[in-house]
Formats: sequence, C-alpha cells, structure tokens
Amino acid sequence: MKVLHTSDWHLGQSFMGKSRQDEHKAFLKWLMQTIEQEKINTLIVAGDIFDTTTPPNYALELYYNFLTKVSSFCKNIIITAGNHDSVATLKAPKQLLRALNVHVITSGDEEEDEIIAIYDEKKLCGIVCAVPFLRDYVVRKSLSAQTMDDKESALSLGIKEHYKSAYKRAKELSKDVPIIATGHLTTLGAKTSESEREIYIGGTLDIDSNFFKDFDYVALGHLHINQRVGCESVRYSGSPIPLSFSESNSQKKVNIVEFSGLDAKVKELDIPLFRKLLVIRGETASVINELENVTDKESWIEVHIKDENPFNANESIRARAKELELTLLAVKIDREQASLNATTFNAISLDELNPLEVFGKRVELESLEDQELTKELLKNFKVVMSEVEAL
Ligand SMILES: [Mn+2]
Repeated sequence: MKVLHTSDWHLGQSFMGKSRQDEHKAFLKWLMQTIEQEKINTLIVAGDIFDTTTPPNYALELYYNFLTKVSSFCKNIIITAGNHDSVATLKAPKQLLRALNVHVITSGDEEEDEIIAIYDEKKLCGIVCAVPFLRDYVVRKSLSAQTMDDKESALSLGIKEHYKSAYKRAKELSKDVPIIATGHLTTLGAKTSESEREIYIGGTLDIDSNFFKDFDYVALGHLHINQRVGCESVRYSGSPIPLSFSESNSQKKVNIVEFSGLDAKVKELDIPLFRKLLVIRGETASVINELENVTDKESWIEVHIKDENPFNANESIRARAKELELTLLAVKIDREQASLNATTFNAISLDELNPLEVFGKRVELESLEDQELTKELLKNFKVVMSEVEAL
C-alpha cells in the first residue's frame, strides 16, 4: 500500500479579492502526475477541500475533473470533510463518486461508514479510519447547560471515543494490516499559521500525538504547515499553496507513506511554488527600495511598515508599487510597533483588522462602562461569526 496524504486545498479561495484558480489548477496537475509517477494506490485528502460552503463553479469543476482523471489510475481515493467544507455539498455526489472508487466521508455520524478496507489485487493491504472534522452534534449532544470548561473536556472526550471505536472496528476486520486514521483538528503542541480558523469556540482540544499511538499512520488536516507531531507517524501534510502571508516562507509538501509490515516510512515531497507571496518589512525608504528590486512581477506582496507617520508611508508605498506595476495586497503597521503604541494605535486601513477587531472598534465607540457587557458582546459576536462560517 502506497499512500499520498494531502489536505487543506481550499479550492475557490478568494485571497484579498484575488482568485487562486491558476495556482490550484497547476497544483492539481502536478498532483495528478505525482500520483501516477509514484504509483500511489491510496489518495487521502484530509479535509478543507473547498474554502467556503458554497464554492464557486470553477472550483467544483476542478474537483470533479481531477477525481475523474485520477480515479482511472489510483484505485482508492478518500475525501474527508474539514471545518470549511459544507457537509451537504460534499455529500450530494457521494453515491456517484463511489462508482469511481472515491469514498467521501462528510460528518462521521452513525449513517456513514468510516472504515474503509484497501485492497491491492484483491488482497486486503490496509484499513483507513476516515474520520472527518467532527462537528459538535456528532460528538456530543445536550451539553448546553454545562459550563464552557465542561463542554471542552466533553468534546475532547467525545472525539477520543469516536477514534477508539473506529480503531476497534478496524482491528476486528484484520490484525495484520496497517491501520491509518484521518483527522481534521488541532493537536496539542502543533505549529499554527494565521489562516486556520479556530474550530471549536474557545476550545483547545486535549488531544496530543500520544493519543494516536495505536494507529500505524495518522493523516491530519487543518493546520497549514507540514509537520510531524510528536512521533514519525502522526503528521499534517499542510496546505498545497500558501493561504496567508504568514505561510509565505514555509515549503509546501505532500506526504508519501509506504509500509513495510506495519511500519510507516514517510517521504515529504516538495510542491513547486506557483506564485510567490512576498512579505516586506522595514522603514519606508527600505521598503520602496525592496519593491524596486522585485523581479517576479507575478508575486503578491504584503508590506509591514515601521514609520513615525504610517499614513504618509502607506500612501507613498502604494503609489510607488503602482508605478512599478506590482500587486500590493496589503500595507500594515509593523505589529511590534503597533503594540508599543497600543494606546494611540489607529489602523491605517481595513487590511489591518479582522472582523472581530472591526466589531471591537465599533463597540469601543459606545464607551460602555460595563466591562462584563463588553466582554459578553465580543464573545457572542465570535459565536455568531463561527455559526455563519459553519453554514
Ligand atoms: Mn484549512
């Protein structure tokens, strides 16, 4: 059994108003060639296939065209839903895709069989416990009266039970072949980037790599940086393209996993970079100097400025970038400097803020005296935001 593990494609992402269509197209073409060349017989995509619950048509087209072509030479394709995916969107073509050897697991509820047997020439060679992003309603019910802390531990507990039961069912099928688990979650001690959305409100799961030690390989999604967690066989593949400027320096990879007996040997394979994201930091003069030296005009650029007068700096940097025909997507005030001047900090543009911060600024205008009320408003806004995102 030879497995290729990838995740977090985020097809259809609109990045500060820019489409990622060309990059995704190039990635899927590369992936298809890699699967063929490496003679992969099991492809695992561990969640966040699409960026939003209502992906644009071109993203759906990329997805279906890819699956149609790959299924002619890769006999087992396993797609699990992430927190960005709509269960309904992924589920709709489930039966149809089954005819192409594509297994789609969307919610992991009792109606979905997450245990997938992998055959090679009619011989059982592995089992995948295809666990998607586990939504609240699947892992815990009627916990509304409990406190946040209890909710969190109940959630961690529920998720752990879900994996234990999947492992048990896999082991009942065979004791001699490798058992792989998939997951879409944050494990303790893993590296995060700016583009992963918090999955569970205020929740940090009490799940570390040690919990997964029974599985022979764990194919994780959700975090966008390729990494091992704790041991060799528990890994995130990371996203195939940088999804935020904070990922601009991390080499994007897929993991190729080969087994000798139950032992997983993992090779990290570099994905070619199809478009550079560039972060330029410094004082106005040095930023402008660096902009003048950018040779790859296709790059997308974010600037962090250190300047006494950020408003003027913002204007002159944007004007120079325009003359140079560069794509400057955001100008921000250097974070260190921003926090130093916290009391006088004014955002120079919306680039600076996320929706929660915008709401925070709006609440500030009300000059509320009741601190608790302010806290409560922000918390509720966070809950509403996550519910909207989960639609
Ligand atoms: Mn993701």
